[in-house]
Amino acid sequence: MTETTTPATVRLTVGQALVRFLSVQYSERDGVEQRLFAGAFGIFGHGNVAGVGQALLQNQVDPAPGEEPLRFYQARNEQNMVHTAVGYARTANRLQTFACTASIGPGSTNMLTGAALATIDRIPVLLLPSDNFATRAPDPVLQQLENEQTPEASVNDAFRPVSRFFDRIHRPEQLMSSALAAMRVLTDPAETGAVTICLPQDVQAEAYDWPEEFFRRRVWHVARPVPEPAALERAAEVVRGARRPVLVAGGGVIYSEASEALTAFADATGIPVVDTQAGKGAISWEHPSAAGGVGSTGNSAANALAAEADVVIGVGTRYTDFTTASRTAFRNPDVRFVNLNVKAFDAAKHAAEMVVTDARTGLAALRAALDGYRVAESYSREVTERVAEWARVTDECYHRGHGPLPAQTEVFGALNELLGDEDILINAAGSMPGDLQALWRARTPVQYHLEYGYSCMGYEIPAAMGAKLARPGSEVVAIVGDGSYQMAPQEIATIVAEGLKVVLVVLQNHGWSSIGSLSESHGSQRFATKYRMRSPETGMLDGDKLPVDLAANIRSYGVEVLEPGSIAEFRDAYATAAGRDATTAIVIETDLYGPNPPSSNWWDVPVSEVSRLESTQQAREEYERAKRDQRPYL
Ligand SMILES: Cc1ncc(C[n+]2csc(CCOP(=O)(O)OP(=O)(O)O)c2C)c(N)n1
Ligand SMILES: [Mg+2]
Repeated sequence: MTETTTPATVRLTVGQALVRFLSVQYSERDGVEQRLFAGAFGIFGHGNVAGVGQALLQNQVDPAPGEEPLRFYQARNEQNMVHTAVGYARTANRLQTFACTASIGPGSTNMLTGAALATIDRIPVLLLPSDNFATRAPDPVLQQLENEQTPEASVNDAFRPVSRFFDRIHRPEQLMSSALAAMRVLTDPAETGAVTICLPQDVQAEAYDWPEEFFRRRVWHVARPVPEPAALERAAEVVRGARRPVLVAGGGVIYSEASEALTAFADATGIPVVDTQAGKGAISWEHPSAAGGVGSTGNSAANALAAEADVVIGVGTRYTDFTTASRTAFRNPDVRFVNLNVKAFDAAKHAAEMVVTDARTGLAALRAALDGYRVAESYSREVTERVAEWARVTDECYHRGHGPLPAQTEVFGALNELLGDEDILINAAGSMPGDLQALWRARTPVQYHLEYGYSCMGYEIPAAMGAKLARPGSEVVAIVGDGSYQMAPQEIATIVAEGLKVVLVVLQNHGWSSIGSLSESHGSQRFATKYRMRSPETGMLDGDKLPVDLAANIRSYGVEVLEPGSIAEFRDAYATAAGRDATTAIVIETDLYGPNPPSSNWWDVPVSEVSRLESTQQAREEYERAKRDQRPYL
């Protein structure tokens, strides 16, 4: 008879066990290990202050042997803290992230937008919303949603559709399998996104005898799946027959650190590379194959190549409507798609010859399989000419000398010249992403950080903090529209508290240039897209400009603000900001009406089919004309 030994256990609360577990998780790729959690963000309330909050305190002031400190950051708004975690994880190429703890009710539901953003952008974040008592003893507790048909439902169930993994810990022992499953999802490039573990407030504080084994140091290997040989051969076969191929580089190329592989692929085949918002910088803009942004806000060169492509090779792209110009960008009736993606769901899009693979591994394998294939000289010449044509447009946009207020494209031109190769530009919403997609000359894969999966106003400032924490040696510059600024300025306080240095460039145009011009071109006359006082005469929001002073607002956080009145002054201001050790903001007035880069593609935004307004009727006619080019079956 063999003697059974009871495993060694340690008595901890669920909160303490979770913190201790998280503190010893590592990720590894290509032989490099790093802590999976760089720390924890949180805002405390009755739902987590005495449970997870106590555990985080204990971790900081008196960690158990083998437990590692998990630095705690106090955020100002729960949505922002998730965006900070996303900014960090994205900058770390998804190898590291943060845990985010929130109190029950509004603290937790404030994280919903961040969860959706992370899941859509495929960026790992661990969310720990607090939840109603598992025992239900004091129900209904403050902030509890009472659901009389389904008493076990809570507001946190809203996280289900926006999470890649969702669980609720009713009993302490459930934490073990749940935490392990959560780590697997966070570190799986195909599955990653928001991972949500709801923690009832009583369970957080409940003690349990945990096997020591649960707390051993664990390394999660981030996979580089290799392509199935038959799938690779099918893909290579299609590409070999191509006369006008185009490669669409998406965010997956950057997260996989596949820039060298992509450049080698382009060198070997001569295939032009166009990019998406997440993929810009995957290849340097100076490479002879680099044709820049494709799609609705793409440039004329990339879009002309896309329009006539006979084979489109999508690597690490989700093919959003902006990339495909709402399924009008690829106009060759016989166009075929070959997709390399770590996620089968994306690889299969557009009826593609699909190759499920890591981008770096897949690009190297496809290059080898295409040995000897090269596009014709005449095609390469055409690429060079089209790219040179767009370079002239970019130069014009960068140096317009527009007045009396500068065009925002001139601010981008100045920043493009002033930023170092390893510096990071952050943006997410407004008219800026489109202009940047068309104009930004990215020299490295780190430079261009555009959140355009969720395009969430207010992402910029918290994400800048996250990016700075991930790459302290880089200058991090957030470009923030005045509308986006007013959506979420609060995290400036956290940036100040942490002594972090970022540069905030606020473009003040007193409203929404983006939605304003969309409204106008779609027959809605810029209705309610400017920030104006309600006018006593018209009863509409078309009175005087508001007296809101954004510079003063930023100064109130203890941040120095520069207010250049011209592009020359902006350059000086940037030099000053770059030279300082502390966070600096530059607020510059820009022209609400552009001019923006010339557009060469469409975006499907439906216009009212019937209307009493002539502007709407005209826009509807145009909409119906454009809609005819759409190929929804692709
Ligand atoms: C959270 C959120 N709400 C609404 C929108 C829709 N939206 C997109 S751009 C925009 C206006 C952005 O204004 P601003 O930041 O000033 O940029 P500008 O358009 O002036 O360049 C709005 C309301 C959004 N993207 N995100
Ligand atoms: Mg604006």
